[in-house]
Amino acid sequence: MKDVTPLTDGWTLRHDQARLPAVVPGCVHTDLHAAGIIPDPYLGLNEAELDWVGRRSWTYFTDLAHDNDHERSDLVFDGLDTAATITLDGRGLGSTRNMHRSYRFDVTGAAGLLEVSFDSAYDEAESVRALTGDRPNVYPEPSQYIRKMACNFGWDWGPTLVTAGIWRPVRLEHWSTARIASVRPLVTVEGGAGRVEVRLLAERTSGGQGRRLVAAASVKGVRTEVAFEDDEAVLMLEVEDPRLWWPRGYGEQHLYRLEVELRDENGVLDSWESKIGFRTLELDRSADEHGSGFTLVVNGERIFARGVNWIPDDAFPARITAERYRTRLQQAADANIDLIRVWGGGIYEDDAFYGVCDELGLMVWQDFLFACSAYPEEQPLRGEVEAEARDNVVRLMPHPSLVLWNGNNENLWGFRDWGWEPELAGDSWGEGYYLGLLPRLVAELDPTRPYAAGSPWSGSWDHHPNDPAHGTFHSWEVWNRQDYSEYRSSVPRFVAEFGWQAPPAMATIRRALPGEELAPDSPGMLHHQKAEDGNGKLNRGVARHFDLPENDFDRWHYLTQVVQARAVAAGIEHWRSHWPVCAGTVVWQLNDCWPVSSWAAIDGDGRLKPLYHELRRVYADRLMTLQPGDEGLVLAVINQSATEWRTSVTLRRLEADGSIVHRGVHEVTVGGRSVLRFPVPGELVPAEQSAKEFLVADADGLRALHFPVRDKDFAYPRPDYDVTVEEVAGKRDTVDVVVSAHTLLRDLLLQADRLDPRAAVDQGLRTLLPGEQARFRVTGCSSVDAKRARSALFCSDTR
Ligand code: BMA
Repeated sequence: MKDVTPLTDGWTLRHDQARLPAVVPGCVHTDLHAAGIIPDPYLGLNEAELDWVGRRSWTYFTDLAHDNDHERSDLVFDGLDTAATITLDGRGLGSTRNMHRSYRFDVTGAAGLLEVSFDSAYDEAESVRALTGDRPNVYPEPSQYIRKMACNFGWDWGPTLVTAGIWRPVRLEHWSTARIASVRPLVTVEGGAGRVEVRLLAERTSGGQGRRLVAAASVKGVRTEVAFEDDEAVLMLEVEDPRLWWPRGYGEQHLYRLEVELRDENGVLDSWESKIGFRTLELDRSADEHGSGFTLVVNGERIFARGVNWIPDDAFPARITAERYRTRLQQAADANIDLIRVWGGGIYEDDAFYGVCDELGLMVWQDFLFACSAYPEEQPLRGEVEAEARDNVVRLMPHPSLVLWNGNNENLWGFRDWGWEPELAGDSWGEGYYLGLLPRLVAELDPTRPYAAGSPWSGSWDHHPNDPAHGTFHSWEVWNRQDYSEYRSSVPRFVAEFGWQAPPAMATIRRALPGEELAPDSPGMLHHQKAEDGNGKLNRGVARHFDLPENDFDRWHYLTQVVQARAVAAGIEHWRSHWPVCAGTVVWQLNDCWPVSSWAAIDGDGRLKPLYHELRRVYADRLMTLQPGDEGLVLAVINQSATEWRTSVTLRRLEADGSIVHRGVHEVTVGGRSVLRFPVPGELVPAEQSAKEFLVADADGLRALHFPVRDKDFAYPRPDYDVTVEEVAGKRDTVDVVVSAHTLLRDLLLQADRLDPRAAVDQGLRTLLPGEQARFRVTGCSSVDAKRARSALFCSDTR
């Protein structure tokens, strides 16, 4: 049987004349920081002083013993970042230039000092650029010339901290005769029966060539085996009546263990296992009277995808543990998210990520790793792209949560719209990957899964790549230049990116910017804002609705977070109300990789912004929303659950002081997975441009609001409310903060991290009418009194 020895201990890193203890998996920055040589790159302005780290070469060392009697010993790296030369006992084993691949070196019989020397990623990129010539890039960095996580070179939410290191596990594998080189399960369901076609590739030692081997596979008690003498074995498993894997909200996530074994006459040589799930999957892109759609269909159910974009959860991805993946993905699931798009400027995530998605029923859309630039298709890049795609398609295809391969992020759009086409003057730019190589590899290796050439993409060059009527659409004009109400001006078929920025939670800012006197434009705040004119856009976004606070950081911080939550909610409410024409929204972005002002719902320290709580509301199965538009004011009642929803909606046209102008009750019935839109009767619509009137719709504990004018034009009463704090029986460090409103309180927010950096609260923005109460449950803090609680409460009236 194969024998595996992890090689994660005993590594050192050479820095000048010193040998520092090194963490493997890890990277140079984290080792240098642990040794006290550099400060924490995420704090203050430190990032700006660390450019030198990415411009040097670095060497890692360890000792390798030889103590086994197998025919072959392989040194296996799951990931090297990036341009490395590997020597053992002075003998060169090989070199690498791709962070996204695994590498295997034959070290049979060898022992001694193992050295892994990394060239600067900049040097590697420049030497490739010298071969291929220049290509356009949205950022002034050479990320397109090296197969390395692009955002490592800096992004509009990420620091420029160019890493090097052994970023994934490394081990020795000792084996004889043969080993399993790869297993590809092709899982389908037909007429209720599950089918698994297992394609096993074996690698043989020279002694194992031509030997009769047996491959065996089993799932759910069904077992089969086949003898073979060459490299490939194909096994067929038929499972009667398997329980299906469903996306969350549609059914349970049944997983089955698929076990594969390779044997010879003396016993088991190697084994492999994975959880798989039975489901059918289709991406319906058919043409209709609105254009061409983009609808995921799982087990025959057409799905409005409630998605978020995912970026690497840490700029140093080796630090992302399995527990951290679980926490973050559970947060996503708790916010009623059902689809995660792994964005192409990051990484193919660790297996643990996809395993949690399988369990939680989070559908995964995986980009191939190309983002926001033109990529040369010449060697040595082309071969690397193919090798990396083969590696990762095979690694990830067992996961039932994986529902889509996507060729790239925004490169087809960039070619057409961002001046690349003339600049390229005929040079290769990546089209051959997205429309040629990658779909060919997916068809060869993982033919049961859909492939999209890019995001955005309209299916062919017949339409503009970002045509809202065809395929996927990225909505960025609104954040860049307009008010968020403009999301309502179109109904794209699938919104794969849109979003609005806000700063992180206050405790995150304080930790990241120690000692800084905070202002929207204080040095640290500006350094931790990477977007082009980011603060300008934040300020204009606020100023369209509120008087922009001057010299009041707390209020600026609160209002930017309110506008972020309202903006994203405005988009989702509108687009969901147009199901099935629009079949999904993927918010930019769920998470952050360091403390920064960004589009994220969960900040770099893992704290939830008000947007996070808003996502939970607008992504719930049931949602009510009031939509102004050409047809007048419409109440949309959205029901994404399977069962019919019958309810009575109470509509109240109110004045700012809470007095009723008009009231109406409407019985509604909304079928499962559908939307009912009906015009609000005239007598209930607030007078146009009224500074005093607004409309409230309530049903089954859900509420929708419509204010005809901007906040700064609305006659809010001076906010008046009582606060009491109640202990929660049997729960330590937990209190309920109860707010009783005497006046209208709009977008009331409790910022729990102001009470204690460890504290969290169970909800975000709440709008209360006079006489109503909100109960905020705060965990992680003790000794809160009403006065302190009040100091952490905000609301968006303009007084
Ligand atoms: C999209 C993404 C990212 C970027 C985001 C915000 O285009 O694909 O490249 O971070 O917008 O600008």
